[in-house]
Amino acid sequence: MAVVHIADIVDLDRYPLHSPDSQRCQALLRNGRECLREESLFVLPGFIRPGAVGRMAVELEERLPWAARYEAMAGSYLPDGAEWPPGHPRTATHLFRYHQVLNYQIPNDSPLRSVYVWEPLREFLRQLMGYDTFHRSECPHLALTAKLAGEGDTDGWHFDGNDVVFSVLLQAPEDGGEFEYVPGVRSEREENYDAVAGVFAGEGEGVRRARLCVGDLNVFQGNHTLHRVSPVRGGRRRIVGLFSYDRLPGTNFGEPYISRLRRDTPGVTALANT
Ligand SMILES: O=C(O)CCC(=O)C(=O)O
Ligand SMILES: [Fe+2]
Repeated sequence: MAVVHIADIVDLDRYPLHSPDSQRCQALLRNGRECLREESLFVLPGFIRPGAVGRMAVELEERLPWAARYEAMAGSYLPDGAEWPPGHPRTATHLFRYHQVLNYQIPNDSPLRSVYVWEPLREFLRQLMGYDTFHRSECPHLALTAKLAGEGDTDGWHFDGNDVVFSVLLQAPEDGGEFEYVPGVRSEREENYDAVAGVFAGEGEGVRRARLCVGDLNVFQGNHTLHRVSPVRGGRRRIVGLFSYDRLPGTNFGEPYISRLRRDTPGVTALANT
């Protein structure tokens, strides 16, 4: 196995996360916390070096024939067990369609995995989020994953089930595929369904568009921030790597989404039906 040097992958000159006490690192943390407070989004431009980004994109695109194909009309919220009247935002569904390369399909010596398992990144993100504990997810399917979106593929409006998502844009499409979000539209105490319904109706109140470039690390609070990826246009796929962490150790993702992915993963279909 080739020896991986993290300095060849992450721009350590700009982001010296291996020196957490450095002035630069402390300034990044201060700036990041402020961005998350005000915008629910903190972008670290050029976090991954251009050469490594290209290798990651090729490695993932090579795995497309074995990737799970997700294609469904789905809701924006995790089910809460209650009955909601027709027309309520909790009953609205949106199109979600993309290929997803699963954790176990990404090689152990993949540069993307080398970033995910790099301890200084986990520790930096823990401090950024202000959590006492912060663990990599242990989900065999989704701890580390990538979404590949071709013509017409999209993520519909949704809130994430976990607190925060860390993504790296690895390849931009020719057009579309933009990350759109409405920061702080809901909070622990206030669901603000009227504002959510307004966004669904296309009124666009408060909708922002992240200006992401390939190699950027995007730290994003998706539990309170409604977001989507607009439909991709053109022949070049949008590719993002997604890193999952949790405050609790030993976490997995929920079974409904996993069994749906397994059902639509080439070669796993037979197993999923047993
Ligand atoms: O592709 C992205 O930029 C975001 C994906 C996302 O929102 C999700 O996986 O929940
Ligand atoms: Fe999301």
